[in-house]
Amino acid sequence: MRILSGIQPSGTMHLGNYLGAVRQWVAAQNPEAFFCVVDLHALTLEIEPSQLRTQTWDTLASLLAAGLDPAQCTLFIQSQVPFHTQMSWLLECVASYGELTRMTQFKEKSGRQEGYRVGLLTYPVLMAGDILLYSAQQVPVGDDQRQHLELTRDIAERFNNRYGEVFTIPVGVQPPAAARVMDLQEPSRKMSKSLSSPLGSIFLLDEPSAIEKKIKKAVTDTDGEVRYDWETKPGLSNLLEIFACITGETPAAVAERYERYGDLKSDLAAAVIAELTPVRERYDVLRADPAQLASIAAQGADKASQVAGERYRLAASAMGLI
Ligand code: ATP
Ligand code: LTN
Repeated sequence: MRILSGIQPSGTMHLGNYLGAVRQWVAAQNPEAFFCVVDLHALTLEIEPSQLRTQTWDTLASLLAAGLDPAQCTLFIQSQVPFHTQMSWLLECVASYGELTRMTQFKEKSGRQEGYRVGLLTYPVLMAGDILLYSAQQVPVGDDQRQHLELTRDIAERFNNRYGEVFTIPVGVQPPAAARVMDLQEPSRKMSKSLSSPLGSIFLLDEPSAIEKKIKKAVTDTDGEVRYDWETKPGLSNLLEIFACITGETPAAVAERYERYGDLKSDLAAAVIAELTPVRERYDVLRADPAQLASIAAQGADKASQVAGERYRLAASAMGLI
């Protein structure tokens, strides 16, 4: 199965990234799967160059620690495969300004700053290029990327209708639970790398004591009944989703097993710690060997370029470029 997905090196990976996306990638990896650290996307918001560089290696090491294996899939850094920026230009000449201004993420992020970058507007086109270059059939992502996936499909269909059948139309895939993990302190907002309250996000590399503290302090409600209900119990429902994703149950089935919030929180903390501890331990070993990370990235970029180059040339030629 041809698969592609990406993650921005915009900060430390959190439980939302892990459960909503990366854990699915690990389960789906195969020789036809491509996963990338999308460093070009991280330039859409202000970031210190040295920080971007460090976080790119941190993110690559986190993906390996989470279980991606370069012997089973292709793992690469987006900017090391220049076809991504080239394809993005071709697709900018297929996408319309109106459809980009309608993207929810654009509206949210552009509203937060004066003089936002053009890249913030065109970012979903770069993402469409990432996906279409590899003829991905499936794109495992969290719920927040659904709209960008729809746009990718629209762009691909428009291209195929106008210039001939070059692109595979991809499908977005979400996990059955935890497709949108919410901030533990503000359950109306998604857990995020770039914006979050100090106790609101659990990070992949958090120590067990920090995980325990954040889950114990997670905002719930005062009525005391353990029930899966996003309308009236968003904080508790978020915890149930996280739990269900880890154990492979449904959130409602997890809720049935508990009568008290305290018991649920203690068991959830233990489950999250058990899930993340091996990842954190592997990360420390991997991050300590920069030469190995660079070599994995170089091999990945090489493999990715071969596939991406072929699709880029077909698209360019279909549009009339010589
Ligand atoms: P930023 O806050 O910088 O926008 P992010 O936390 O949204 O970053 P991305 O790198 O943009 O993370 O996303 C990587 C993957 O993680 C995507 O597939 C995205 O859908 C998924 N993801 C991000 N946040 C969550 C979340 N809270 N719950 C579930 N999945 C998520
Ligand atoms: N836009 C995504 C990251 C991303 C991506 C992709 C995801 C960039 N390119 C290709 C899937 C496929 C985000 O912000 N989460």
